[in-house]
Amino acid sequence: MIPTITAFAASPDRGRGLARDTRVRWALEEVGQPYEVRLLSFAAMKEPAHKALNPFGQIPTYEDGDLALFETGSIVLHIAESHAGLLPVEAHARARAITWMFAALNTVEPPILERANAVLTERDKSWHAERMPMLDERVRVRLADLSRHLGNADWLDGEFSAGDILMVHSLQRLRPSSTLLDEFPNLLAYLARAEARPAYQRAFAAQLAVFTANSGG
Ligand code: GTB
Repeated sequence: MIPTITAFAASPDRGRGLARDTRVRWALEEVGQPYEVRLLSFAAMKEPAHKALNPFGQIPTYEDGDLALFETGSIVLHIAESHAGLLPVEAHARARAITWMFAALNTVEPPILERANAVLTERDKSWHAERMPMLDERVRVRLADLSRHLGNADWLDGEFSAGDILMVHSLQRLRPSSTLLDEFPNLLAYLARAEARPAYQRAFAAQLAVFTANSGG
């Protein structure tokens, strides 16, 4: 059965690959699993039919037969567990790769999202300029530790894994409004390495094609 994911019909990121369907598309491309996409308007995401799939009315969701999932961490883990290639077979290496999935979502991504949301929604507040250095510093602390861990390695723990997908996609969210990544050349190289993967390029192209088709561009 071919799984179906949901994505924005009109992504606010204008096809830059930052919406979270991209990380699911990327995981599916890495394991060679074809998929279909159901595009949703913002209104449709809040309708009961979609909320039956994701109670929070968000994209992406994942349906495969009678299985319906939401939360990209869970979806990517499910893809990685049901196909070869995104998690090591050896038990300890597999547990460490899953640890990196959680580290991406629970430790690295939150300060990045807090910063991104501040830029998007708090720009007009009198305290915005005062708050930004604090938010930058919270991100910088995480990037510095991540950079130290990565060192000269290609990937977070041995072979490329689902942890790298979630980490790279979390880091990319910094780009539209921040130059913090430039302070860490090995993280820039890590992103470039990941983005050069054919599976990433197919995933990026697929989400961009939706934006291009629906924007008249
Ligand atoms: N924790 C959930 C997961 O990982 O699946 C979070 C899902 C989520 O944030 N979905 C967003 C959504 O549906 C889209 S991806 N938002 C609509 C809503 O909540 O009503 C997040 C996103 C949105 C926009 C940009 N952008 O414009 O750059 C980037 C990322």
